[in-house]
Amino acid sequence: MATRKPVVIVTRKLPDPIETRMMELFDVRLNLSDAPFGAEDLAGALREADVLVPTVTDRIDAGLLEAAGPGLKLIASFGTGVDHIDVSAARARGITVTNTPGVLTEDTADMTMALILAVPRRLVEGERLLRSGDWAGWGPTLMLGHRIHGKRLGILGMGRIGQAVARRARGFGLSVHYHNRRRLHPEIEEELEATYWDTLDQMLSRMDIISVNCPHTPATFHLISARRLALMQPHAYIVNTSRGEVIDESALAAALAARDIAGAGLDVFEHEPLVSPELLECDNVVLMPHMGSATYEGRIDMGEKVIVNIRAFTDGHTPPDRVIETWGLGLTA
Ligand code: 8YV
Repeated sequence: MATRKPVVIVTRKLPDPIETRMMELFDVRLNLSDAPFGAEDLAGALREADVLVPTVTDRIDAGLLEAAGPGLKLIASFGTGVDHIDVSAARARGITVTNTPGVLTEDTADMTMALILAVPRRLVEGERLLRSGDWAGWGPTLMLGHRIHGKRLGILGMGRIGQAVARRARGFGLSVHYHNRRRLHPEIEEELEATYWDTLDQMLSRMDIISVNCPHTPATFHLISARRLALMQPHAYIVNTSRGEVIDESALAAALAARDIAGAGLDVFEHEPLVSPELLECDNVVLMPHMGSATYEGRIDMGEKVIVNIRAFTDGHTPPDRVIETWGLGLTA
């Protein structure tokens, strides 16, 4: 007797090869239009699905989880961060949550490095000048930025992505510093030639560039506050490819406008897709539309992980990427 395929509801358009494989394996409902689900659509999906495949654009809080039907046993999120899901409320209702760690590490580290280069070297401003038609040719003092080589990079959050950033940074002649909840194993610290700071405030006040690579948890919300931004040196830059909530966005916009810090490179924002109008006014910030993991390869790898997690779970095994807890993973403020 054929066993019933699980009803899998996918909230956004995924890469074609992933959707095709899901069609083969599951009783899947795709979102071919890619229109983000509203709260009502999400509640409906939670009622009808055995497995929900959401993304960072779906806020699945405790209230919404109340609407979950008895069939919903797995939320297999397409992405690494799980701050859009109330994991403990899900667990309380017997719903397992999985994510897709590891496969977007290199792409996100590349984006981080791109911002570390783009901001001090004024790449976006230069491109704008050229396209404006106002470029009058090379000039000895035209578009001067700041050298990367020899500067100090402070990485906030030395997990997989932080370490991948550190490896790249060494190739660019940056010296690597970090603050993390836990100090790295001495062998890894030695390989990265990384200097550990157990006090974030101390690290912030001594670095030329800060890179935010920690997850957003209650412990890291606004970890970079107005007070901490004030500790940074006026020539320092900050880049964020993690989650907007880790930085107090309005305090950052104020610090940039006042030139209290030299510049910022942001791939993530506190209220996506909204970006503070004050940030849009600043010319010393490079703004990207959350595209750190936006490669064809990365998104297909993420989809494959989602499929592996669903199959393991529906076959009665513990899925490889089960999320155990979220807020315990944070840094101390
Ligand atoms: C993902 C991300 O593309 O995985 C994450 O945590 O921030 C992104 O790079 C997004 O979350 C997909 O849901």
